Amino acid sequence: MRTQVAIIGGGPSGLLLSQLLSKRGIDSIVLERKTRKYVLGRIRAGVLEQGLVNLMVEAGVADRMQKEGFVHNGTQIAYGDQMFHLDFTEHTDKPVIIYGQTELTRDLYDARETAGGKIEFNTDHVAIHDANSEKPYVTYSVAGKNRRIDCDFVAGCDGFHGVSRKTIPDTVRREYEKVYPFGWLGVLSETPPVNDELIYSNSDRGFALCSMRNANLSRYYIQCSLSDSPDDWTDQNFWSELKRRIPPDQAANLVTGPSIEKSIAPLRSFVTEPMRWGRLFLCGDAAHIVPPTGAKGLNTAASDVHYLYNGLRQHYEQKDSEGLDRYSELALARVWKAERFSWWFSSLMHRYPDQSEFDLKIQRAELEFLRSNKSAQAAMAINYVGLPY
Ligand code: FAS
Ligand code: PHB
Repeated sequence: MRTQVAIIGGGPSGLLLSQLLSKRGIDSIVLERKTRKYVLGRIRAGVLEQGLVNLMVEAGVADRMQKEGFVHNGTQIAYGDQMFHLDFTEHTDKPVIIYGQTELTRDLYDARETAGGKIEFNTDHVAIHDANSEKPYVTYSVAGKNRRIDCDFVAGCDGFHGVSRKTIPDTVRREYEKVYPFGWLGVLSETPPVNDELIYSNSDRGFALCSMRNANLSRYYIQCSLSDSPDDWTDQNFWSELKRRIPPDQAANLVTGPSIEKSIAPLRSFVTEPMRWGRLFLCGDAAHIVPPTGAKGLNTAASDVHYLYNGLRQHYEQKDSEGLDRYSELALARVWKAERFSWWFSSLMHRYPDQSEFDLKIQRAELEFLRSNKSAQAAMAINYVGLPY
């Protein structure tokens, strides 16, 4: 088989890139290790930056998102019994859109199928060959049959546990990592959201986040120990703990119900440099991970897709390699700013095992400063809604 761009990974990065390329007549094949059903069963992000929305519009896949997504012009920040509204549009010209990654990925799968896009599911043993040559190719097996795809370029969109990143030789690849001493226990419930906006809460028992997917589907998180497993938490224990971590008036409004999904995500900050090696380009979680506190994971994958898509367009349409040559530099410049914001917001909102009394006083002072200072709120709003591409 031959294609122009072999895309490894059928998550949001790979699918969005494939759909954008197809709109410009650039051929690609997506190789996905799992099934569509499995990919859509993973509950992940919920907050979309305008940049990602714009890419979905350009890809022709934004109709349902624009119909069903919630427009949020701010968020609630709670600490102790206090809570304040942090306004986005007062400081930026942008809201955020609340629309689950699951639905966005579903829309992309539907669009690829409608367009006759080539997606291979249940692929095994994917390997990238001669990435640092003019003739890269990918081998893999499906249903026990070995396959080969010759291509012009390879997009490594296969997430943190994929094969693409490790294709870059250890002598070339540099990795930067910070592992957080806690995880997030997430619950999805068919209950109305506790508030019209998201609530990020720093309580003396740990972090909590109240989010949503629609008027009758809520997403809640509490900071938990890395030694916890979802089975350690009954629904009742989860709800009781969540109520202890949000202001009393919010807890009184909380509608509880059976969890329809319960999972624990570890938190890490991670960046690989460079994001390009020869004709292999890393995109999304394959190259970087953020703690989800700042809702930057999916949104930074989107800016990678933007840079790579435009670099490939420039190559094929204008025979100009500048965009591809600058891909790693451009993508990493924005990635590191997202890493910084995600680290900062995580430091502000979580309780760390090694925090001293002094550390707690500083954290409280930072929250008070954010609450009382418009410039501090503007800095947070500008980062939260998404820095320019
Ligand atoms: P993904 O990991 O989504 O997709 C990679 C795809 O590649 C997967 O479908 C995988 O099956 C496939 N793959 C892997 N290896 C392969 C191989 N060898 N061959 C073929 N296919 C292969 N972000 C937020 O903003 N907010 C959140 O709340 C949030 N929660 C998260 C919770 C969890 C548990 C995780 C892991 C991430 C979370 N994220 C969150 C981040 C998440 O949304 C990612 O940023 C987003 O999924 C990135 O998309 P992709 O880069 O496409 O990677
Ligand atoms: C979510 O709704 O899953 C969500 C929202 C905001 C975050 C992280 C996750 O910062």
